[in-house]
Amino acid sequence: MALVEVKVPDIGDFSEVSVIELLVKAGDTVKAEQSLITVESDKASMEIPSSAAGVVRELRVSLGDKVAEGSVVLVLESAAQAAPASAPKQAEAPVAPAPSATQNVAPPPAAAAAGPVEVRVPDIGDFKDVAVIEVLVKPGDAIKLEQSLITVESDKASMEIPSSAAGQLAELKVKVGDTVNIGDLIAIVEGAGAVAAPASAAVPAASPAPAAMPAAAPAPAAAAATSAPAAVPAHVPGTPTAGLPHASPSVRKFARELGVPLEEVKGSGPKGRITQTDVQGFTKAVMAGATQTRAQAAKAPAGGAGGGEALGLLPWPKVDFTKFGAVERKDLSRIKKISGANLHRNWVMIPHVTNHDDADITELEAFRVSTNKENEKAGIKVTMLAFLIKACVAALRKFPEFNSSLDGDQLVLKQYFHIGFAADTPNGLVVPVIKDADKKGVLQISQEMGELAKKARDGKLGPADMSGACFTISSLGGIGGRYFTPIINAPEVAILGVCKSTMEPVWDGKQFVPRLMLPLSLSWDHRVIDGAAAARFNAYLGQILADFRRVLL
Ligand code: CAO
Repeated sequence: MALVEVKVPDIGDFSEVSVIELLVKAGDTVKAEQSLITVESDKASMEIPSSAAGVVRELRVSLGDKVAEGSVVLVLESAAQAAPASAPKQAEAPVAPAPSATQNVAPPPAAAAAGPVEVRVPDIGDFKDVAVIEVLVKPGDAIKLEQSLITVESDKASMEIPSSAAGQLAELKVKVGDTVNIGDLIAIVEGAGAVAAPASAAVPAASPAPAAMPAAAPAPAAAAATSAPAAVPAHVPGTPTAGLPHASPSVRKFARELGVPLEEVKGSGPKGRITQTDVQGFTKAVMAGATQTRAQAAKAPAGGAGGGEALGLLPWPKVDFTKFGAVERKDLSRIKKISGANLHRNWVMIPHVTNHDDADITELEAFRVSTNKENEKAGIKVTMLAFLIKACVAALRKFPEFNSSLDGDQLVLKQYFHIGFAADTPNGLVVPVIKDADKKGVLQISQEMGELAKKARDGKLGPADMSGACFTISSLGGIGGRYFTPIINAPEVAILGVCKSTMEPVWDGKQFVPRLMLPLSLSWDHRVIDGAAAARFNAYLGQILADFRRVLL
């Protein structure tokens, strides 16, 4: 075991750079070339890789520290033999900077170009046929000198190619998926501010000075502790870096500026690379409340106080239940976690009101029982829920705002009738959807409901089975209860809750008569629907259920 000091290698023209990210900690096992820290100058950011494999004993830098070539980053207990006497310097202080397109930045030239300037791929060392994995600008954009235009990636490193001219981007000559080589035309920049680099640069004549010219060939990926001059890659794809998110330095910087935890962003680029759009999408989702960062979730205990602090509420009570008796802890099921987050959002964001009513289903129940007798042989069993789906379709037709969704200041009125029904499964609540319920009879709806309910219980529902609903029915009729407040399934604007029907004395004007009454609870979004409309909807539903022939009208 040898203790090796890993130092900042030759980082080109950068004299002092700030440590902006620590990618490892004491006790971590690191591989040779694994990125250890990210440093940043005013021109570029880059990751400093380890020149040896081993276990981190001591970190010698902290966030915000300034480092330069030769600064000790950390002390590593290396399993490998110490470097041979002839090459100790290499082992301890790697010297050859790698093909980082973000280093060795040429000083900005001063001469203003008269016409359009061609921006070409600078000398990128040994890299041949590198893939364009990200295009960071678009025609019309105002481009600064040295602004990154594209990201390219080889099997060893990814790097950003900066512009060698300032001005307006007139034309982009590459797209994602293209492969490029030294001297290839990337873009044409024009405008009064276009500034070309001197023609003496070590790149093809037509290309302006390489703002990002690598100083040396890349270090071999499997470089050993004792022999490898460390590369300074923007990132080394394909080399596991202890869970380090796969993103370019500029995307990392962008994420840092927004406070986005990059390790929580799902990359949509090649090999799961995180793009600027991914970071923007994550930010939007957090702002819209559609997702939470882990830090936010940690502040919202399982009790469900998510967002409570933001609302100025008291923190969720933390109780040591074991003080009062024995307890058992169980993880929430996947479905409960997902549906819980959705229900919470819907409950908090939708101003719910619930109207309760009763429908007389005496005749309908008699019809249902006789229908079931007739269809016994076919094996189709009709429950009240199938009639309710049909009745709701009729009510949605009559009151179209119940079949809508809010989109900003607009109401999206749907001309189709897909009805969701809440199904209780051993793993939690799911909502399969009967599509085009207006075009189906009660028998077909019953059959489909049976199939979907079975799929739900078996955990086999696919996303298509559960999407597209216009309105949802939550029936507890088979279980019991009187009324409840169902939570609207956003982006729907109403939901019908149904409880167990009971025989009740109903006054018919002359006397009390026994009638089978079905309790209905309609929750509605008060931003879209008002109380009078909700009362009418329930009353109409009641009329249909009392005399199902009205469905035909
Ligand atoms: N009143 C009285 N009896 C009713 C009834 C009602 N409103 N609705 C159903 N029943 C009866 C049925 O006729 C059936 O009786 P038999 O066994 O004698 O034939 C029995 O109750 C069981 O019905 P079911 O529940 O199997 O069938 P369904 O079509 O009514 O419901 C399904 C299907 C999948 C929706 C249901 O099984 C289910 O999962 N319900 C729970 C939904 C839920 O959890 N909602 C709450 C969401 S908010 O947390």
